[in-house]
Amino acid sequence: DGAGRPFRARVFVDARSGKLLNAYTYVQDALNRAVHNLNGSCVSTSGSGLPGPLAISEGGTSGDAVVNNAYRNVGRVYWFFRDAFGRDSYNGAGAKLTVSVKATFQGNSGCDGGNAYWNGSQIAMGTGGSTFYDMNSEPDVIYHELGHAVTQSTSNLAYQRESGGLNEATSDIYASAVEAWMNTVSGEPGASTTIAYTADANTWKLGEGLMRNGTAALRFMNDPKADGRSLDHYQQYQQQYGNCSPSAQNDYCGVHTSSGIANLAFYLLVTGGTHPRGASSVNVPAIPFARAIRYLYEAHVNIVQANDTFSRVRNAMMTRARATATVGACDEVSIGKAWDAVGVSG
Ligand code: ASN
Ligand code: ZN
Repeated sequence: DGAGRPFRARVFVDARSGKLLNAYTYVQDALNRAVHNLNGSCVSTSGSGLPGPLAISEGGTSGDAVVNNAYRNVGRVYWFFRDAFGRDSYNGAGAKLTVSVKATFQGNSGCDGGNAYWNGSQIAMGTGGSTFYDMNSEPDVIYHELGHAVTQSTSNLAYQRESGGLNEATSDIYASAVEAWMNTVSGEPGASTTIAYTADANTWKLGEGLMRNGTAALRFMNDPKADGRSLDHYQQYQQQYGNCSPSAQNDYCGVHTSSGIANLAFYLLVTGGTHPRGASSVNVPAIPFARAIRYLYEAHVNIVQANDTFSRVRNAMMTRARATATVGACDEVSIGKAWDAVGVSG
């Protein structure tokens, strides 16, 4: 190889089709980021205007703290999936990571910066508008958005109804994992950073540094109803969205509220205990964060399909636990109880 890069045989098998993707490939495992600065300019709903002017590419620095934070936070997520699961970028094949910061987004009443999204090929981070501080002021927003990219490349959960709520929850859960991992990392992570988790109260909050009105966070995995909107039991989903037709107006049948059901199940799995508002009396025996997040990740890589329900993800996580020697049976019981606690049966 003229470029002097290491050359190793590596076989990629698509987890779901079983097809051989590449027999040989250059192993780069290299982080490749680009941060663009929109400086408040407005992006259309179809995403035209992205990515905007390049601020830094890999290895660069900027005098702009928002640009630097985005670059740093994307790097953390890259190394999390690389070090925890051997996944090289969101697609498992070294895809470039592109973020546009200081975006505003075209809406019904003009352009507003109070959002952030993964659009299928890049992240856009808003200025925050009147509701939020700049979306980069809280790292778990980027953690969440890049989580959408991993979901797209694994289970590809459809963004509506139960699968959409699960898609949202999976991003919140990945964000909680990166955050709990970063509590154990000194400085910034890199190749071969040890994977360990220390969960604290902030771990289970999404957007705790984000709210201009002083609200503690945008979402609460430990008590989803604390945000005044989210659901924390499956019965509520059936009541509110049983007959729902997905549209942008109803958030595709409540993807950002039904996510609370799966968020709470994961929280109870890792911390143990009972439903925070007594919606059930099931007592969940905790399992370690490392095993809980691995079962979830492996379920998405190997089992979960685009239109799956809460119940199917429960079953998929239990299947992954069963496949794990020595701890499998106990962990499987805990996973079942965590979902029982939020009203999702097998
Ligand atoms: N902030 C939202 C999210 O990532 C934007 C969206 O994609 N619906 O969940
Ligand atoms: Zn999301």
